[in-house]
Amino acid sequence: MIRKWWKESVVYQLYPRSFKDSNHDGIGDLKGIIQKVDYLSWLGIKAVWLNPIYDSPNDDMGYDIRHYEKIMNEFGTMDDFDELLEKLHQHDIKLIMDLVVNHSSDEHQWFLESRKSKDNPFRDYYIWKKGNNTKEPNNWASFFTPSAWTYDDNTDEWYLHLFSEKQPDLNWENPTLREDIYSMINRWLDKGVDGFRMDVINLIAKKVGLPDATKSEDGPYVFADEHFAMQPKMHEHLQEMRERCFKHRDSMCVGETPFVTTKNALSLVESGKELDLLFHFELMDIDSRNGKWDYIPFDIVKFKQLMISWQKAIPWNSLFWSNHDQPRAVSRFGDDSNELNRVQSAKMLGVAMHFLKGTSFIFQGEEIGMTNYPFSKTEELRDIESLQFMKNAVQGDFVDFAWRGILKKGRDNARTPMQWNDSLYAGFSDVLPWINVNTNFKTINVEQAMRDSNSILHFYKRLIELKSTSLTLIYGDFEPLFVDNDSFFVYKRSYKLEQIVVICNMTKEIKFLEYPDEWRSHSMILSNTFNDGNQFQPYEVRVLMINSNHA
Ligand code: ISL
Ligand code: CA
Repeated sequence: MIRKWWKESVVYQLYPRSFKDSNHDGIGDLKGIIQKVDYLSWLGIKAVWLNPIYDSPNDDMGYDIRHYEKIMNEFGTMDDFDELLEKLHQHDIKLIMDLVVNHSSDEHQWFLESRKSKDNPFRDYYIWKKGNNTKEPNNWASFFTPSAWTYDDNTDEWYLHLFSEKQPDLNWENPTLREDIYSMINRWLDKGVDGFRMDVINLIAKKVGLPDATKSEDGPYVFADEHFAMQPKMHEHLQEMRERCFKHRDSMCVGETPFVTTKNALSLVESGKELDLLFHFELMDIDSRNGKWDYIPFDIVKFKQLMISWQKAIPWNSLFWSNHDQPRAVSRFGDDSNELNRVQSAKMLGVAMHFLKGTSFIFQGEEIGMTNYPFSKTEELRDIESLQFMKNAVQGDFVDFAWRGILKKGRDNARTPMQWNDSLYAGFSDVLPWINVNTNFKTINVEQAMRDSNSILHFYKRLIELKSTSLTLIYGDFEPLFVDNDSFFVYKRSYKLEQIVVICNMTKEIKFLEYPDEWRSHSMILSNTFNDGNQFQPYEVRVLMINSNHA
């Protein structure tokens, strides 16, 4: 067991646009975050991951970067950034930045140069190709637009973009580009940032020759992850980046790695020469069939199998229920249809996930049980993915299906403003925010949760304290129990002589679990119901400390 700060820190993912507005323009900003550092410190979190705060035209809310070393005007200035970093560090909170280097904005200087001519020194910073007669160079689909290619008549070539046409993919084959990226990373690290969350970092290498995707799907464009995810060259690039930027630093790198499975995940984190941590998406895909919009109900048994297999697959997991791309956890995996179930299921989910072995990531608002937004019309949406999807739905005449998908899975569910209090606009801003505040802010907000000692917030504070101080919950071995039970998620964590057992009723019904008598006589260190015995209330959770001599 190697001790690391990032194993002992609960990370808070903060979406700056929606956290706190300090200057009355309806957009969250760095000064707003500075005002809330005391709150983060009170909550007990030890690291913050900030979604992108760099200069950007916001085609994809900051994931389209125009300048890697400037702060987005709406968010403030570099002075504000320095102040935020200093204040976080004063409170013993590390800062993890988003690193978006699979693509840049089409307004980045590099791309403006690149598109000028075929012999421009920056031409090769991006991926340009001749068309296939009058058509795209290959059949690859993009995440946001039908085709992954856009034609540029200036040079009569097409450029690749796995995301929107304003997010051209960078060409990692180009060593000069790579060096530029490493220098940029090093300048941020030298400034004092403590690590990076690396956006779609396992997509940076594309198969040489960019062959057609072979999967059969309806329509002309096909997801080519076989040719752009987890390519051998990606490992080389990650190792080089590690050498150049991270080797002699005590920093943390967590890769966002879609398409990763339990079979190939180890290759990224095993050697310590690439990433420290990764985010896989197998849990996020659990309630869909053909792509994210095709919703199917959440299955507890599948959930258990998945979590258990990941606990076994890699030595250190990233634990999260949601992020800025996902719906709200309590609406998705718990029950937000009534207040009691919302509170109970949010607490149970918190324990079920965060007491597993790995680094916990809490997405802003999770700690007060914020819910999905009841969107009623397209005009309320802001997210490019949702808007593109609705556009296609109108053309393809599947609007009802699409709208159901938006309500269940739309990314804007996670992006509504943080609910601080019950004043107009929930204390996020005093003017109309860039995206609507959830209608339930009068009852679900931080101030009210602070007053209520039984709130999700107080429960999370305790959970975070345990997760960042108990060596058993941090480093202890994981052992699943009652594996075949289809209602309860039960597991044990053990470290030296100490054992902690977690019992979660994941259903909205009263359930019974015959568990060993010797567990009963020991202390309950966390629970959401004052209860003992074999009967469990809906979403009841119990965390028991077991003296190993008796277990
Ligand atoms: O959000 C998704 C599906 O709804 C994911 O497929 C997502 O696009 C993928 O995980 C990559 O996400 C990251 O890169 C995107 C950006 O839009 C996301 O916000 C970011 O988390 C492009 O930079
Ligand atoms: Ca603002």
